[in-house]
Amino acid sequence: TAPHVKSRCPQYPSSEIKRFPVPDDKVDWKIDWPLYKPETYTAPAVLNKPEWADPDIWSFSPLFNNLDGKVDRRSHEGPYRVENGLPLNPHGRTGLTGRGLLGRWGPNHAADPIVTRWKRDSAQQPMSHPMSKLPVLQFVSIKRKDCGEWAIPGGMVDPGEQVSLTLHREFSEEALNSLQASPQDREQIHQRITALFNSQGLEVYKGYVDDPRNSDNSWMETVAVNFHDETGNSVSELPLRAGDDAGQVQWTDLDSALSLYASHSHFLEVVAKKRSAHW
Ligand code: RP5
Ligand code: MG
Ligand code: MG
Repeated sequence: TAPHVKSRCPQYPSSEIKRFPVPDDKVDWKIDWPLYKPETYTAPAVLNKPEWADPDIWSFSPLFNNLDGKVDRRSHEGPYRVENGLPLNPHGRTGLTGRGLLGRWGPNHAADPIVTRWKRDSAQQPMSHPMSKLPVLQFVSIKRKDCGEWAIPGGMVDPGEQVSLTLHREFSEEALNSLQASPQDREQIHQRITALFNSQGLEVYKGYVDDPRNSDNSWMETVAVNFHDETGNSVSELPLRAGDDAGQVQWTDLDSALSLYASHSHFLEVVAKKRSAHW
């Protein structure tokens, strides 16, 4: 696999911190590099001890590579190395130590719901792409408030939470604004999307995410699952409303030219190929 790129972005997000520049051929930990001297950074919000974050590393003994109480410290990619008490990013150097904006030492688990439908014309006929001649898929995308990039409406798996619930909950919060709906509307949202989310989704990716928040000791991992509205009359008819960490929400055509947050366009490429759609 290609070396991570966004995990080496020069400017660490929402901070003044610059990463130590890591060239492609020095990403792998196996390459000895005595001159590597990255800064240590953990965001103030994380040091503030919110419930979603671990304590400082010297003040507790996390069970790395294990289920640690309700916190899952296992990687989807197999065992990771722990050196001098610190977990090492399985995809190599990032130019920064500490946790940055992430709460957990080691893997930080998320889930990404990819809700799709076929693009249709005004007569409700599926449309194909003029170049590839393949039918075009659309997915529910959100504009992240933190960086302004378009993304899948994913979010963190709460300790002990089933991934299937995270997928359902994050989609409701970010794309349907369930958090600000009245109890009645919330119930209606729940009813209308439960059938789709209870259907067997298509798991398209499970593993490391090349996320700009990653560091040498903390990184994002996800399970990306595709829920597809084949007929266009289930979730397609729901009014989309941005909520929580989403500033905008819209249906977006799947296409290889999409520029999205983290490694999200890779997940969509898998969806397009599996469904024989345009990419
Ligand atoms: C990405 O960050 C994941 O793929 C997921 O979409 C997202 C989860 O983080 P938050 O949206 O909660 O910030 O790495
Ligand atoms: Mg969220
Ligand atoms: Mg989110």
